[in-house]
Amino acid sequence: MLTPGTPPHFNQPTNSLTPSHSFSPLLLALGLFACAPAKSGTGDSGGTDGGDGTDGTDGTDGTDGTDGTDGTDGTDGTDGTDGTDGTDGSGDCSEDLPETNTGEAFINEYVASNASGLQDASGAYPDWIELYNPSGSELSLAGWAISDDFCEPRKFPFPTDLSIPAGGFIILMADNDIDSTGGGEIHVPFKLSADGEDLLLMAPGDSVADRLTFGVMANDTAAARIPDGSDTWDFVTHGTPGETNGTGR
Ligand SMILES: [Ca+2]
Ligand SMILES: [Ca+2]
Repeated sequence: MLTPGTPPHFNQPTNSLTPSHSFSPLLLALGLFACAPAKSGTGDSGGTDGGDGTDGTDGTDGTDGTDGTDGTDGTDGTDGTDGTDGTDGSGDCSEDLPETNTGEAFINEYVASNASGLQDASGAYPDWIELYNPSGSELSLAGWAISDDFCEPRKFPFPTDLSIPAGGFIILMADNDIDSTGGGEIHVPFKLSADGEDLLLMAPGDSVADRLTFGVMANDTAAARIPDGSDTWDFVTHGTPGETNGTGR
C-alpha cells in the first residue's frame, strides 16, 4: 500500500541496475521501464549482417508403418444352376411306341449266336432274323424299318424295292455289315447280343408291326414262333431260316 507523499519502495534484486534514475509509479504499473535518456550526436553504424545459418541436418527416416490388417473374407459364391435332366434310359423308350402291333408282318425267328448254322455268301456265320408275311399277297417293305433299339426305331430303313412274298419269308443278316451285298443278301447295321436285347419291326408312319425283347440265347439256337406268326415261341437248334418253322433241322 502506497502512502501519499512517501516515495515508493521496491525490494530490488541485488544484481539489478543501480537506481540512478527515478521511477514513475504509473510507468511501473504499465510495465514500462525507461532507462538512460537519449543522447545527441551521430548514430553508430549498424553491424554487418550475420552469415546464413547452416542448413539443418536431415531428419531421420520415419519408422516403417505397421502392417495393414487382413482383408475380410470374400462372400460365398452363388449356388450353381441345376443340371439338366438326364436322357431316358433305353428301356423307357418302349413307352414312346404305340401299344399294339399291326401284325402285318412278324419277327418270326432269330439266332443271336451262330457258330455252325446259316452261312452267308462270304462264308461267315452271321446272327440272323427271319421276317414272315402272313397275308395272301406280297408285302412291300418300302417305308419299313428294323432296329434293335427302341430308342432308335428306324435304325435300318429297308431298301424301297424289298418285299416279302405272300405267306413267305426273308432273311436279314445281323452282322453290322450293310456294305456286304453278295448273293443279294440284306445285311443290317447291328448284331444280336447273345445276352439278350430288343427287336423292333416298324411299318410305315409310326406303326409297329412287331416287337419283342429276348434274354440269353444259347449258341446255335434259334427262337422260333411255332407255328409261324403265332404267339408261341420255342427254341430250335440252328432254326429254319427262310422256311416254315417247326420243320427242318
Ligand atoms: Ca450275336
Ligand atoms: Ca423259319
